[in-house]
Amino acid sequence: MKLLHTADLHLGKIVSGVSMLEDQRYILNEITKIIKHEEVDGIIIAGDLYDRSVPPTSAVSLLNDTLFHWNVELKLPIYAISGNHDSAERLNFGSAWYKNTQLFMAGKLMKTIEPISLAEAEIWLVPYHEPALVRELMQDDEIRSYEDAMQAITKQIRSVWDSSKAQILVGHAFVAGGIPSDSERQLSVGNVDRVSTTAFDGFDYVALGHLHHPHAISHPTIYYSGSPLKYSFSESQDQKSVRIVSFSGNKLTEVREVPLIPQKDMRMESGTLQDLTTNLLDHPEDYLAIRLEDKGALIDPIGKLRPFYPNILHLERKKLEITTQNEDRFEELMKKDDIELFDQFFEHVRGESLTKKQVDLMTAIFNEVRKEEN
Ligand SMILES: [Mn+2]
Repeated sequence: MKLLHTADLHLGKIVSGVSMLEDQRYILNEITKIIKHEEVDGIIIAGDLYDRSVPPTSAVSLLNDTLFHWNVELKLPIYAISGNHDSAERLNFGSAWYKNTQLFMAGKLMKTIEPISLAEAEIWLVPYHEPALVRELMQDDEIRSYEDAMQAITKQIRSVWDSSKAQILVGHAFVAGGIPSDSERQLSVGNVDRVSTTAFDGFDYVALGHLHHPHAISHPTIYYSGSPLKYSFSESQDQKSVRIVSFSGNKLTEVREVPLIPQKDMRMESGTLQDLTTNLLDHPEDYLAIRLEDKGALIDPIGKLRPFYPNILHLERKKLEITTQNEDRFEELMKKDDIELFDQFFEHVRGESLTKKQVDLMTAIFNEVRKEEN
């Protein structure tokens, strides 16, 4: 048996005001190619199908078309759960009858989890849950933390599982020691959202969502697939991928990464304005965070870069390094009055000094401002 493991699709995600929907459509199509090429027997989506609990209709229709293609046209079972970004109730809609086509969509955590029973494996869908919900479901006041909650759930599973079969858990959690990125929403303040790896003892494969780095943890049986796209610049070094998980009978035999190549990459670049606009970077259509290395003042740098790089998402200036030379200059600057300082700035920007008339005008303005301040 061969399964494809993905998670954290975040359909409808907007990064720095830019919708990622077309990139998401493209990458889902790439995943479809992998599904066909690898001839997988099923698809795991470990939560965060959408980016928000009330996703835009364009995201709903993209998920609808994708699931229809995978499940109905390609006739593949889908094992999906809700993540912390999804609405458990909304994702749960239809789950009872979707099962008829082997679309297993667990939106809400139930009191007792029923396994999806295959010939040589059992798959347990554990949707994202807060400790309070598990405390209530299990009527156990001892359940206080995410750790307690997951331990209680997996303990219950172990008490009923068929140990002659491969045991697969699909979950959405922050495993202790995992490396976060900037695009996950914190589950709680501090480190109380962590679940230790021992909660998953005994499972042959744990397919997780939540952390977006594909190597957020290193463990022989617990894996994050990572998000299929980079959703923050903290992920710019990631090679995004899906995992192909193979079993021979009830034994896990291979966990392999298949890289995903996006339509537009997300990366960080640096250089001077002059450099960047004369020696064009490769793939100028990519989503870029640009760090300008110019020292002096710049007029409308973003306006000058946009014609070459239409998808700049972030622009920053190199921080001035404090040197003794700068400190001397700072002392010198402190001695100057407002007009002298403004004149220096004006000259820097315009390349010419203030005229007598402009000096008089600025003096009047400074006086007025000072009057108002007093
Ligand atoms: Mn996520």
